[in-house]
Amino acid sequence: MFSTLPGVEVRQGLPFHIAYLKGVHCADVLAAEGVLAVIGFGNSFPASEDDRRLWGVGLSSLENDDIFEVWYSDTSVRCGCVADIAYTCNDEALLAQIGVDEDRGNGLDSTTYRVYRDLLAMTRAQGYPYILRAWNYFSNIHLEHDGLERYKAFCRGRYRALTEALSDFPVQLPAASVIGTQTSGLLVYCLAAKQPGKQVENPRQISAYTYPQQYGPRSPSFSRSVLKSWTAQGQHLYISGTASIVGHRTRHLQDPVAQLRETLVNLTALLKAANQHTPAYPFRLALLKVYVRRRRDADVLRDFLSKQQVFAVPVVFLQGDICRSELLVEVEGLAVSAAAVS
Ligand code: 3EB
Repeated sequence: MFSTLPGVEVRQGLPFHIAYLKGVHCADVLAAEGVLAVIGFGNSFPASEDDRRLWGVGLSSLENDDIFEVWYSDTSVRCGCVADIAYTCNDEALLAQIGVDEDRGNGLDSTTYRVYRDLLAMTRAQGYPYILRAWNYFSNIHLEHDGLERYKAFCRGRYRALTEALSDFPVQLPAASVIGTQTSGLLVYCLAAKQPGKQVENPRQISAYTYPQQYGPRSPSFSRSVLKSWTAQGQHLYISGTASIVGHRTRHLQDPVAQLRETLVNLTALLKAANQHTPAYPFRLALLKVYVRRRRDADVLRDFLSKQQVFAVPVVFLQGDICRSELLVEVEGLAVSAAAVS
């Protein structure tokens, strides 16, 4: 089951690791030892299961099968629920998940504000106050409501909650992905820890939290990546959704392959920046998730990616809408760096 990771040594010193499984039943996956969480992607995924470690994301898999992203823990797992937030954790890391209907009258910004405020309060109360990484999914991402695109309304609510809660905003911002789904409601899940991670920005892109006004009244509040050194000295790099953006501008309109090529240049630059923090143990990519706006681009994008040696890691292709309407593809990932072997 662990064979999808590139090597045994990268697991050293890490409180969890992640694999993608397909063609399996989620009940069997949950019954295995050391399962921290199971995130299902696909159409036939059963939405309601009586296990807090399991949740589904309403995006179509482009893998001809449902995909499960499985988080494994080497130490004991505890899970529970506080109000409408489910959580699962081990000694070092906590995953929290919340899915809510949107407020009818108030719009997506107030729903987002409430969700983030509650998530931050809950992870703090559990003793994991630092949110390292967040995933956000909601429908009709480009639809305008009261003159504001829903993605921008989302950004406004998130900004308000994070500026209220983080004393050193924007330094402690989590890495993030925001993807448009076909299902209703707002789903947010996040990874939190007892000690902070370190923000690593991309030298080819201006920080999203300093984007100019044209991208919305409140800038997207996320870090390009977060570097986390775990207690046993293994390191993770959580890489935000990365797209064909240089500076703050979208590049290669209408050309999905050129967008992916630019995205991979951005990812390479980001890894290089992260490696400056850990020169003795450079990061290696462990997993990628590729969000494709148009189903018809999936084959050409998969073909292009498969020819890039450096990016030859387990990858999942999903169909979803990306925050800027001109973006056709976005890539997020996880990189790992081995701990010092004692
Ligand atoms: C970008 O770089 C593309 O609002 O949290 C990527 C990842 C994007 C996360 C977010 C937005 C977010 O601006 C869009």
